[in-house]
Amino acid sequence: MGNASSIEPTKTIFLDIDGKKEKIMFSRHCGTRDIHDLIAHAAGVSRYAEISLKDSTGAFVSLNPTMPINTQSSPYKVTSKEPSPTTESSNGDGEVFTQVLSQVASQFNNQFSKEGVFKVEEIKTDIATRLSALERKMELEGLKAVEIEKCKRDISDIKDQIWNAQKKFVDFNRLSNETQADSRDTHIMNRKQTLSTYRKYTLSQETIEYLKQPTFDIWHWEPNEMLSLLEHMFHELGLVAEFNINPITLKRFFLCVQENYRNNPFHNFRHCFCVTQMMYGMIHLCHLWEVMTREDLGILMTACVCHDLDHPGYNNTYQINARTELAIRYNDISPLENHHCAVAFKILSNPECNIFANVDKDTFKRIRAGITMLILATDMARHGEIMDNFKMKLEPEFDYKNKDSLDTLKMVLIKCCDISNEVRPMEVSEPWVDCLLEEYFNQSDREKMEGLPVAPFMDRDKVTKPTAQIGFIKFVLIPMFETVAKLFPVIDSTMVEPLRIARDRYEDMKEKNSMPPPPSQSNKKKTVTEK
Ligand code: 0WF
Ligand code: ZN
Repeated sequence: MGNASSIEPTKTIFLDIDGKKEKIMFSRHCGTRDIHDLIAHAAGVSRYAEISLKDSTGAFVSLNPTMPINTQSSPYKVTSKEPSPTTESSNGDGEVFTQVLSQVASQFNNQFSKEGVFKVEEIKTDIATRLSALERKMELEGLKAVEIEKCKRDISDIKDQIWNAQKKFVDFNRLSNETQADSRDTHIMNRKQTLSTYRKYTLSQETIEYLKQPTFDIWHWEPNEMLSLLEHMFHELGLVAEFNINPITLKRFFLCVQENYRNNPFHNFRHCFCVTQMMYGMIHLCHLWEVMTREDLGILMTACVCHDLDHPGYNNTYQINARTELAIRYNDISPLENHHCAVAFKILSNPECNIFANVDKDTFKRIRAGITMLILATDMARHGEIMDNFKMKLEPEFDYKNKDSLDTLKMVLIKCCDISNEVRPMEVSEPWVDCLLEEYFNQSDREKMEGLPVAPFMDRDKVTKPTAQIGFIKFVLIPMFETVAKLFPVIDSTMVEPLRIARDRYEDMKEKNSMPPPPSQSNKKKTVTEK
């Protein structure tokens, strides 16, 4: 028979808490958080306090299950700091938020202290779950708008830190078989659906009609309203009836989708809403129900809803050049789009969220193949290939009965919706350019830091709003929408014309930007004096 320590291996750590000697014992299987809580308890502080340990030489000691053991005569000195109370919120959310922040700070200190063992995955999952819960709480229980915006910015920063930590973790520990996508999988499965606080909005007749227009102001709606609008679109198109969707399952599906979009500047839940609303608009403008089945419409709409799920805010080029887990997993082939699709079907694999639970096996197979095909088609690297294919199908005449032709049309439609911001009125479209440039600049800054190649259109030193948009509108958007207009002439006045107007506006903007500034008053005076 072995001794006690071989049955239940424990570690003993000696502590010095303000001169008081304490001892903690823990199993080698317990987590960093457990040890943190144990020390907090010994120190008489809350579990949200920031705790640091120093050895007798004054060096910080990493707090984790593999931390070096010490002796009674050389205890680790413990310092602790409670999170400062917040005055921002009266309903307790601010406190939760401060606690999360404090926890993040403490855990990051612990991870990256000089002897740190990088336990980022474990911590990331924990923090991400808490952040999501907090985000939902903020949105559903109604903090003041200004507080929500501040919290969102902070949350976004934390998510960035988590992402950076993840990257460092992967770099330092390439042999680890834990992957980022794996932890996100757990994350998806662990989500709690909170329908009770998901308010029901009554939509006015005016909104219901306006929703069918490409001019719809997508900035006007808060997240819960967007959820109700999405629900409405699915009901109105007859998809709920077609797939015999339980209306509660539909709500849970959208809620889960929303939770699995990150708060990126551009690739976020509002972008998902925008793309889906544009598809809804195109379905109505082009009377697509006359040329395709409800099943096709369901595939188009669901693909739009899911097409950027869990987008990390860094594009495929970054994924491939930085050799991220996603690029490795998908062999550099559309890593992001493959991931969006995998997350979509992970969500649908949960019976509570499966809007296709009531369709037969063959129908589900067709729907799955259709959605996958459409999400994969949103990779802009395939733009030329897909457009060439579509143009061929137009000659001599487009055959709606031909599956290949219809598939290609559906691919072009989702592509149009995905990059359609400039079709919208200027007040709606322009803020999207700022959002995208923010995301691009964030990527290029990181690429510069990591010594990776930087695309000129992402470089803050090279690109401006008009230069980014003019080429994109002239050489990508107008040709694509003009091609679709050959099949649906209504697209010319409703979508191509606004694009021409946007192109001209950006060209004016560019010209104004490049004009030398008018001489200032003081310069004029100087010139006169010199004469
Ligand atoms: C900023 C500009 C751009 N402008 C848009 O309106 C828009 C909509 N979606 N996207 C857009 N990009 C991208 C998001 C992910 C894929 C598409 N970009 C385009 C880029 C600067 O410049 C070009 C221009 C032509 C070809 C490639 C890049
Ligand atoms: Zn997109």
